[in-house]
Amino acid sequence: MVGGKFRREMLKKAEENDSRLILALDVLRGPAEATALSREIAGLLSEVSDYLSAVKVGYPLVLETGIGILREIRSGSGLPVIADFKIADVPHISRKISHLAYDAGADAVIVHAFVGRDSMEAVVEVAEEKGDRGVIVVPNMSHPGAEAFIEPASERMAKLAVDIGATGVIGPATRPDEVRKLRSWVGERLLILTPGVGAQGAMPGEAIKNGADFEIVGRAIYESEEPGKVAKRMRDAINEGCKT
Ligand code: OMP
Repeated sequence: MVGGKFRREMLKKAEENDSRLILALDVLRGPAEATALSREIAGLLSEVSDYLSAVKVGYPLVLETGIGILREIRSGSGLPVIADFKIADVPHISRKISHLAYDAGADAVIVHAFVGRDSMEAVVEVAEEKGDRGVIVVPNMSHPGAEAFIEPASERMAKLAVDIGATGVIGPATRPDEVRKLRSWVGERLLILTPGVGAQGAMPGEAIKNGADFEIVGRAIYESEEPGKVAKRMRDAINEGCKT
């Protein structure tokens, strides 16, 4: 299984910060000029980092600011950074994208499963070459549209993720039953990361109660006027919610 180093770092942060919360950082609130950017990102991270286990960086933010944002977030927060590029291409292109992401400081990348074994294996090979970085596979998604094509194939995709030695999978916090099924398909060794909490309607703690390891929250935190307070509240609600 690839990504032992990433897994250890994320679990260490989870323990230090008593947190199963991953922040999805997808957009900027202010202008993308270098000085304003550094101020905005540094300001946000200083408020929320103590309540997180990792930061997941989305395409819109990277396209707006440049790939250097990955390293900036990593050094600004001290947290593992997941590059959410949802890689979905032929093997040589998937290989190149993951190469660029890891070289830019990503501790893990997200890759789609529907592209099949060869494309995912290309990413796993790069992850190994780069020193045991993480590979998170997407066998299901949190939005309603996923029920049409992705969900009916999610068992096969989840089992393929195990087969290729992925570090973890994405599961839909919006459909806790599916999270439970995912856990039964991937076993205990793979991490399950679940987006959909907050803005997409899932309750904090529900996905972990159903077998996930981490919950991912974006807009509910970064669109708030008080991101630090909301991140703390979200972390505590996840911890409470998964106990009940
Ligand atoms: P919010 O809805 O703002 O909390 O953001 C959710 C984050 O999780 C975004 O970065 C999405 O790209 C991501 N995401 C989903 O929402 N659903 C999925 O099925 C998969 C992902 C993901 O791969 O992270």
